[in-house]
Amino acid sequence: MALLPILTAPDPRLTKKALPVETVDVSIRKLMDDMLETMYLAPGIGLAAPQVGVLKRVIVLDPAREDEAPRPLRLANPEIIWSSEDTKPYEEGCLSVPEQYDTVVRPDRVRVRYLDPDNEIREIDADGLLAVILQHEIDHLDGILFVDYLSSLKRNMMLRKLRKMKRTGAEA
Ligand code: K1U
Ligand code: ZN
Repeated sequence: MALLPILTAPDPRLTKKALPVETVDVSIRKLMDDMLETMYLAPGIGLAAPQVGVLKRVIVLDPAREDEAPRPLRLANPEIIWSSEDTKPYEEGCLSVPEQYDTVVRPDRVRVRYLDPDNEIREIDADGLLAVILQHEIDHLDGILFVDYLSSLKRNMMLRKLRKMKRTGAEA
């Protein structure tokens, strides 16, 4: 396995739409494994391929709490095929927007169709944290960051801080 560098905003690659995977083959399975290793080390609870500079529709995540056994999920071409009308706020973070957190309101429950590591079509019904992570990661595949849901004032403040961090190598 290999650790992959995580891109941080502002980076034009984070705003691009990723391309569907044709078949989940050995190279996609390796990408999924490398992404999981990178995510656990970060540490994070999700990661999308564009965050490591790969413009393919692949995401990995693990909604397990620290006191639970790991529950890694590997998804290619995930698509939300149903979302609830009821919504819930959650304070989100992002490995590509380091040290910045804010509340995003999203549908409370979603159904997601995807290809698993054996190239089989599967569906998952998600609520709670799993639903939040799935929506956050699928947004990355469409070039959307959680800061895009915030006011332009908050978004620009965060992006200014990140530009300064990149310039000076300092923390926020
Ligand atoms: O996509 C990413 O940038 C990863 C992101 C996923 C995410 C977090 C919160 C809400 C929605 C999606 C992260 O993992 S940020 C780090 C984080 O939240 C965390 C890290 C260690 C333990 C628990 C949480
Ligand atoms: Zn993110």
